Amino acid sequence: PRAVLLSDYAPYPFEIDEVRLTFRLDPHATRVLARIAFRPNPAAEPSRTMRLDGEALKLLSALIDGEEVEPRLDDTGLTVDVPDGAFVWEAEVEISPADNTALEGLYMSNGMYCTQCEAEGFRKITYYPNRPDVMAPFHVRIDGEAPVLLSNGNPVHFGEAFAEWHDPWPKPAYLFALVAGDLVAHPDTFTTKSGLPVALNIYVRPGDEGKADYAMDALKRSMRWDEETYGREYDLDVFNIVAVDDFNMGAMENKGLNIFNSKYVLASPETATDRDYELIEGIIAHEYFHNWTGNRITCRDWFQLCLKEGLTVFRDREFTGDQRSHAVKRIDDVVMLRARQFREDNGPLSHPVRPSSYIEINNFYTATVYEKGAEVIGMLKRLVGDEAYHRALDLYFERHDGQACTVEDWLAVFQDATGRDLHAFSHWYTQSGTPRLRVLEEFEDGTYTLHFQQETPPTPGQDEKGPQVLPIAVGLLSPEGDEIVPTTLLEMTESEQSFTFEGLSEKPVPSLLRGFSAPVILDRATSTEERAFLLANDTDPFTKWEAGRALARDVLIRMVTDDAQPGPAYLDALERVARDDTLDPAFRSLALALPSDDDMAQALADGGVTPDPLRINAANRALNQKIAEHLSDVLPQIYEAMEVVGPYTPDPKAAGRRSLRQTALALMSRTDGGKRAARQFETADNMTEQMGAITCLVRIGEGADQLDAFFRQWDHDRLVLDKWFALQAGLAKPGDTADTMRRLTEHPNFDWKNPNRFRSVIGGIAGNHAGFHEPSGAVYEQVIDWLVRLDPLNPQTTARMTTMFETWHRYDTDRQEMIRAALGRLRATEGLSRDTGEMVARILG
Ligand code: BAL
Ligand code: ZN
Repeated sequence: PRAVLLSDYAPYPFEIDEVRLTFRLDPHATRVLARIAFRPNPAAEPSRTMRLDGEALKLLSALIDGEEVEPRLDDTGLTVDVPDGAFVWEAEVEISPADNTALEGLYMSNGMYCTQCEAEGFRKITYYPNRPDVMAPFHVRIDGEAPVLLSNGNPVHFGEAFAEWHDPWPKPAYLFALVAGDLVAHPDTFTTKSGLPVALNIYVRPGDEGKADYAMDALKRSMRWDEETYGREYDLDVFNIVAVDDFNMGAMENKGLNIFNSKYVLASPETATDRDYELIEGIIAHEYFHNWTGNRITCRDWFQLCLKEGLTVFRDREFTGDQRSHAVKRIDDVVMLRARQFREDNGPLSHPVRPSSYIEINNFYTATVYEKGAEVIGMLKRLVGDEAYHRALDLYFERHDGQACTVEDWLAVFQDATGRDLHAFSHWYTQSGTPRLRVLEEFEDGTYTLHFQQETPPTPGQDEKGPQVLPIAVGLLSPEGDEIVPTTLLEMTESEQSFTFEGLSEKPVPSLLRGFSAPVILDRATSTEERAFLLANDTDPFTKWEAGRALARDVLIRMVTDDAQPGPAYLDALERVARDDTLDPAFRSLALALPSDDDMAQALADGGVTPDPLRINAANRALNQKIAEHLSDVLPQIYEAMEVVGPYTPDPKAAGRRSLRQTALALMSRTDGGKRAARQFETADNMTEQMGAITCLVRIGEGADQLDAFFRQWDHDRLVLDKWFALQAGLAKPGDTADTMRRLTEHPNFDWKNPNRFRSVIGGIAGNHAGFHEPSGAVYEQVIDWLVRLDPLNPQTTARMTTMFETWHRYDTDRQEMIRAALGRLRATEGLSRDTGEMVARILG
């Protein structure tokens, strides 16, 4: 397949005044009638032929200005001669939603019709210029028997078995949505800052009525927050959300009709964990915020995906920080960034935040575009300051409302609003790879100097790298633990640069990269004592946590490479955190957690050591055991003290207490044979505690009875059952993983065509580092068998799952060969999708 290049961009030769669509719904033979008013685009080269994208469509008729025409059809669309000037295109096609297993375009999930059109699903609905820079108002009529018939915009007419919707806001086709089914609404209302009423509805399947309260509450808080923080108001009479069980992504921001994976809408205390509630809040906010950053201002082409995604992730992070805790949110985000984006950036799939070529755009909904894209916005905000950031955003909305924009437009707004030259900064969008920042220090005559050196390693297609603009937030502490220089922003622009602090009476202890002010790998030889000192004294919660994390990492590395035992410096430092009641419980919980096995594999590989997954896992278990023994006095106290009495509420304070309580329980289970966890399983009245208890048990090789009981209790609930599958896949012991995987995939409830269920098992296995990499390679083979099977049905999810192999280069030659052979088998599969083909080719290099 041919690569699409950013440099090939040309505007579409036609603009659209209006799109009118009529759907006659039928599972196997839905008719779609499109009436589209085109006119020449004055900004493009004139053309007397028109190209429309279309896939898997049966064209029944085509007319231009009422006259039948005969377009030239091919695999990806059609070409047709058009008159000079404006004209009306009318086409009727037939599609089969019931056979659409790829879950792109119009498909069926549990008997309901729904759509997913980002990035290029609309071409499976009708012939259309399926690109984000072609925007139009849509008028949609749906003829169907279902009680609920929804599309974008405002309702116009309703009647017996039909509904008409009008969306006045010009939008690209990727934001089109249609839903039809037997659904029940959870209704509410919202009044905008300007006093306009908005009818809100969350549609769920009958039986799930009670599970949308929290999502609705999160939606209303998001709407208010966007008004108060960014001055953005909602712009339609209605805002609808629909929960769907079969969905490739998390959710989708279709104009006025967000469609969600039900996992990120449905929650009740009995079925959802604290983490689920937090994700629901964050994703509801994310999709809602897209209404301005994505919908009102969209992307010119898919290379600009970060323009809407990086910014919207940044906005949802700010929202969650405001609603919960900025410190905890930042730590969570950095853990995720390192686990997903640094991992991606360190391997064959590394690409810039704005890529310049793709074969299948679905493969670029990545941690780099989303998470690193958000980091770039965070750096920009830090560099220009809060006030200037909001001034620039106001200008962005004013200048570009209704447009399809580029990263250049975005940066120009900042340049114009602040007067700052952002040329050097723009390299964050084009240069891939994670910079390494080396630090040396010097102290002489009261002057303290920090010498920084940055280097970004070569990545695929980019051998030479220049320096990045790095905002480095630094604070200095006295050896007594007092903050003598509060957080100061150093702006590094060169490959090597030094910064001095004068007038100090003694050599300070630096607290570097506060708030993780730049997405880099900090490389500084630091003693255990200094790390313990920072963990005890740093005033910045991120660097305080980071000091503990680095201590744990150093200890684990020595355990893996030298069979060393954890020393008292680390264990005592951890004990101080555990006992420090002045710290937020959620923070304490994070500080007591160890780096994941995958993080350790990366840390070892970075240090030139080939990671042995079994040794890493053994070290993790041994260290947890040591911590549990060392903290044996305080853990039961924490467990008791953090009990949340009264009915379950998902508020962040209660969730933080439960999180610390769970950390204590997990450690105690290492030494009490799971006694307390079994008790908690019996008494738990909420999913956080039930799941927490069973996780502790399964992790120590117990819990068979509880797994059976859990299954019997929840076999009717798809989302809870996903947890049951994921837990066993994620915690299977290395020697048992292949058998566990076989048992789970042969289970009658393993509905492999449902992406959530597939991800629970296959993704759960991939997240089980030692199990996935068990030495025989049997698990690799089983995973590949499943990817071969899923690919013809659902290329998008298959391609996404191949990333579990992206780190193959880290491991020993035996594992490398086995992974390469397994991937080679996938690559050689006849009829392999473009999605998966591209990913495997990139991973293999
Ligand atoms: N636009 C795809 C789903 C999301 O990022 O919100
Ligand atoms: Zn998004």
